[in-house]
Amino acid sequence: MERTFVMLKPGVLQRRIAGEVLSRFERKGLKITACKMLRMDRPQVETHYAEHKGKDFYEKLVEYTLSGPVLALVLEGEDAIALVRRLCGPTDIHESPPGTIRGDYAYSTRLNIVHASDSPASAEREIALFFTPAEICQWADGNQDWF
Ligand code: FUP
Repeated sequence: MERTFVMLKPGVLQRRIAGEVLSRFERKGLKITACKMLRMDRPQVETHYAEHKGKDFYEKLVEYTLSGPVLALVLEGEDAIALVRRLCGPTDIHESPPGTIRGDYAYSTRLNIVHASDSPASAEREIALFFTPAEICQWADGNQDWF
C-alpha cells in the first residue's frame, strides 16, 4: 500500500463540493487515513510550494492558498500517488478531461481545486508538513467483498 497527500484547496468548502470531491477518491476505493480542516499560515504555504518560489504565478498561488480553509488528507491504496494524480487530472485545466476532478470542477488553472503529491518523496514531505504520525489512523478494511 502506498500513501499520498491530498489537499482540497480554498473554494471547495465555499462551493459546498467537498463531499463530491472526496467521494471521487472513496468511490475509486482509496482509503482515507487522515483528514483535517485548517487554515494554512504563510510559512506553511511557502514551505509547501517552495519549488515554485520566484515563478510568475507564485505570489497569486500563495494568496489563493491563504484565502480560506483547506481540507488536508492522507489517502492510501495500491499505487495511490499515480492513481490520485490520474483522478485529479492535469494541472493545466485546459488539458484536464471531463471525468477528472479538475476537468469537472476547475475553471482556472490557478484555482485548480485540488493538490496531490507527485512522487513518493513529495508525499512523505507533504504528509509530514500537515500531520503528526499519531494523526494518521490505521483501520481495517473489513469485508473485502464490498469492493
Ligand atoms: P500540481 O502538482 O498539479 O498541483 O501542479 P504544480 O505543483 O505544478 O503547481 C502548483 C499550483 O500552481 C497549481 F495547482 C496551480 C498553480 N499554477 C499556476 O497557477 N500556473 C501554472 O502555470 C502552473 C501552476
